[in-house]
Parts: sequence; structure tokens; C-alpha cells
Amino acid sequence: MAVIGYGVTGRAVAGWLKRRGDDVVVLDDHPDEAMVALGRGAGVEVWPTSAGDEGLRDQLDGVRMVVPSPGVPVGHRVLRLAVAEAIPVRSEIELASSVCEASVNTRLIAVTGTNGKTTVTTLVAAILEASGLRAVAAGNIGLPLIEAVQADHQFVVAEVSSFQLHFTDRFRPAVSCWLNLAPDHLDWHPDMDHYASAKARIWANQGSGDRLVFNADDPLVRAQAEAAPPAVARIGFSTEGPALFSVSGSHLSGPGSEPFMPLAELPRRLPHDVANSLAAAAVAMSAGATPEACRAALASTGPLPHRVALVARAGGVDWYDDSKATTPASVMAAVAGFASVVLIAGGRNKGLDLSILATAVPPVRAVVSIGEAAAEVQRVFAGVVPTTVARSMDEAVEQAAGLARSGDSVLLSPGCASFDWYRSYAARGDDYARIVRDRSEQGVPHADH
Ligand code: UMA
Ligand code: ADP
Repeated sequence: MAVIGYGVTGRAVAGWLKRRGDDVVVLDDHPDEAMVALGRGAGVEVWPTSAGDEGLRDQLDGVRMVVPSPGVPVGHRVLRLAVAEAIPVRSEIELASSVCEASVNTRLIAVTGTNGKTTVTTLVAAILEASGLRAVAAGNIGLPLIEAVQADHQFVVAEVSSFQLHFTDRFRPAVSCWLNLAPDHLDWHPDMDHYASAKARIWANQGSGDRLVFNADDPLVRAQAEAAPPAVARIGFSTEGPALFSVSGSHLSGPGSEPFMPLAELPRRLPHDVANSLAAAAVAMSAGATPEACRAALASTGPLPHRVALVARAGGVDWYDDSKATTPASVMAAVAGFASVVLIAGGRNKGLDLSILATAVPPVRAVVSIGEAAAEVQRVFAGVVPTTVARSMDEAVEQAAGLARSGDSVLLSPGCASFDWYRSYAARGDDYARIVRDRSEQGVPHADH
């Protein structure tokens, strides 16, 4: 077996394979840094990928399967070589699924979608726990899935990406959930069909006794749910019309139009908060959670950091950090909840068409463009609303303060990845929040004053 990438996931996978008695080769583009970061936890050597094709072929000689880490792109030369040599490439989630299938105790729940995966994964685990079930959230959320499925949990709730799903063959969760589909990762997937096909693998192997939860308001997801294996029970959720989980009047309701909580009890009620709450309730109830637990957990689990999180209120202006919004669709979801927005957008474009952002006017009424995509953002809004270009986050906050009027919300909702200026979306959001807080503590005025 060969593991590509010795990060948190690679180390856990290598350790699991070794305990199973497999020979393991670990390859990393930066083996020295990886070993310094993680040590020899899995008792393996980490080899560089810098050898020529001959050398790499030798390293893969006799390897039955290649397991890429979540951050390894499909075009990585080791993966391309593995494909050329007809060595199966399978992601960690496939291995974790096989562990669950062999287990009598642990069931796997998987959540995918362009936006909202972490939020819904977190909510599902919270609801199951509130129902007295032993559940944990795992996957691209901190805890490697392969570790989670070996511990004593009744349910492992996994956030799964299209990259991970792409490299699966038998992945079979007991409950699957597909939240939405919008352009994303088109620097990784050649086109939208490829992206959607990867996502559809979430339920491709489900069968009798399994359940799938789908967004009935998203035509692409609905069509994919219709094409799923016929034996799977389908559970739709909708904020706009009838579905098993929907909004009825002032309540969220489940099967039989039974209300299970007043909308007013949700900590926040942006349109996508309602959709995510319905999705989480549908998934958790499909796994045995009670309506009472849904109500309690949804009411007490607030928004996660960097997802339209309020940072400061100063001089009638609210400052929000939505740094996790790395797609135009997530920016659209965020601005939909506000009356008047100064938007800070840009960063490293993931191969996406940003022009849809023009339809965010109104409520967007001014724009500060940042990062590598600043010129693209400028082009989208030029002549439509006032725009500026910032060369640093300090400048961006400064310019946003200059454009903001009392009653506005300033929203860092970039629609792009952070890697041009930062190491992660979290670092970008933290830097923004620090600058905004420093400014508001110093009482620096905005345009009205
Ligand atoms: N590496 C290569 N070549 C590559 C890419 C990476 O050799 O082309 C090597 C790096 O040198 C490094 C290792 O692989 O040594 C890192 O592997 P990785 O990038 O897959 O990261 P892990 O440490 O295994 O962490 C992963 C998730 N990272 C990514 O998806 C990029 C973590 O999510 C997750 O918490 C962890 O598994 C446990 O499940 C991070 C994240 O930012 C926090 N996720 C994104 C998100 O939340 O939006 C998806
Ligand atoms: P993911 O794990 O899929 O990246 P997150 O829950 O971390 O999703 O949220 C990422 C971004 O998408 C945040 O900006 C958030 O406000 C926005 N978002 C969350 N849920 C949805 C949704 N259902 N539809 C559109 N945008 C959403």
C-alpha cells in the first residue's frame, strides 16, 4: 500500500494499514517538513516524491493500492503514475466505510455539498448526541475519519469532499446527504459534470435499508437523487415548498408535516441557516434522533467561526467575518441575509466565474476588492457600485470603513480561496477580525462621522 501525503490523515491511514499487517510506503512532496510536523507516529519512513518516473515506479512496485491525502490534487504525478500503472487509487473515506461495514456497532453518515458541509456535519453530530446516541463529527473537520471509525461511536458523521468521493469504488454510508451544487473546485475538476459525478458517488453504492437526504430545492441535486439506486429511501428537504422536511408557517416540520421547532428558536435565521437546520434534522432523524433532540440541539448550536460571524459593532456598522465563503454561491447565500452591504471580496480564484456576484447588487452597495482576483472582482462591479482595490487586509478594512454608512454591514465574504495572502481561510478571517477589533477599540470613525 502507498500513502501520498504524510499529514494528519496520511499518518492515521499509514498507522491503520500497518496495524492491519500491510506493507506501507509513504510519499510526500516535503517529507522533511512533514516529519518535523508529525514525527514518526505511524512508525514509517516518509519518502520524497522528487525521484524521476523510474524511481517512483520502483517505489510503487508491488503496491496494491494508493491512498491520497485529502489535499493531494488529482493531477499529482504519483496519482497519474498510479493510474497509468493500473494501481487502484482509493481515498481514506473508502477505507473508513469498509471498517463501518464490517462493524456491528458503528454506522457511517456522510455529508457533501458545495457549501454547508461543516455546518451540517456539526449539527448532525450535536443532534445525535442530544438524543443520547454516541456520535462524533469527523472527516475534513479535524479528526481523520479512519481514526473516528475505530473508536467506540455508534455514529460517525463525516464531511466528505468531491475529491475524496472521486476516489471511491464501494463507499457506502448508512445515511448520505447532498446539500447543494454550485460551481467550485473547477481548478481540480475539468467541468461541472465531472464535479457532480464525483459528488453523486456519495450514494452510488447505497441500497436497501440505507437513506439518502437531498435538497429538493436544488434541481441538480434533485435530479441526481432521482438517479440514485432505487432501493435507497429518499428524504427531501426544502425551504421553498413541500418536502418531508420543510418550513410550515413559523415552524420547521418533519414527516407528516409535524412541526418540531419554531423558526424563532434558531440562533440565526439566514436563508441558508434554515436549509442547513432542515438538512441536519432530516439526516439525524433518519439515523434515529428524536424531534425533541433536534429542537434542543438546533436551538443551542450557534454559527461556526468564519461563517457570517459578527466581529464588531461600531458606529452603526456591523462587521462580519465570512472568510469560509470561498465560492460565489456562498457569498450569495451570505449577502441574502442583509439589507445593505459593503462587500470585501477576492483572493485566489478556484477557476470559478465570479460574474454571478453582480446579482448581489442590491443589497451590496459598495465593494472592496482584494488579492489575486481583485481585478476580476473590479470588472464584475465596475460601473454598478463604488469599488476600491486593497493591497492588504489593513487597507481593505480601512477602505471598507470609508465606504460604510450607519446601518450597513461590512462583510468579508471573499468568494475565493485564501492562499494568495494566507495559509488558510481561518488565518484570513482571524487577521480581518483582529484589524476590525483594533480599529473599533481605538474608536476610528467610519464615513458618516
Ligand atoms: N502533500 C503532498 N502533496 C500535495 C499535497 C499535500 O505531499 O500535493 C502533503 C503535505 O506536504 C503534507 C500532507 O500532504 O505533509 C498534508 O496532507 P493534507 O493536505 O491532505 O492535510 P491533512 O494534514 O491530512 O489534513 C486533512 C485536511 N486537509 C485538507 O483537506 C487540505 C484537514 O482539513 C482535516 O482536518 C484533516 O485531514 C483530518 O481529517 C483542513 C482543511 O482546511 C483543516 N480542510 C478544508 C476545509 O475545511 O475547507 C477542506
Ligand atoms: P463547507 O464545509 O461546505 O465549506 P461551511 O459550513 O464551512 O461549508 O460553510 C462555508 C461557507 O458557505 C460559509 O460562508 C457559510 O456561510 C456558507 N454556507 C453555509 N451553508 C450554506 C448553504 N446551505 N448554502 C450556501 N452557503 C452556505
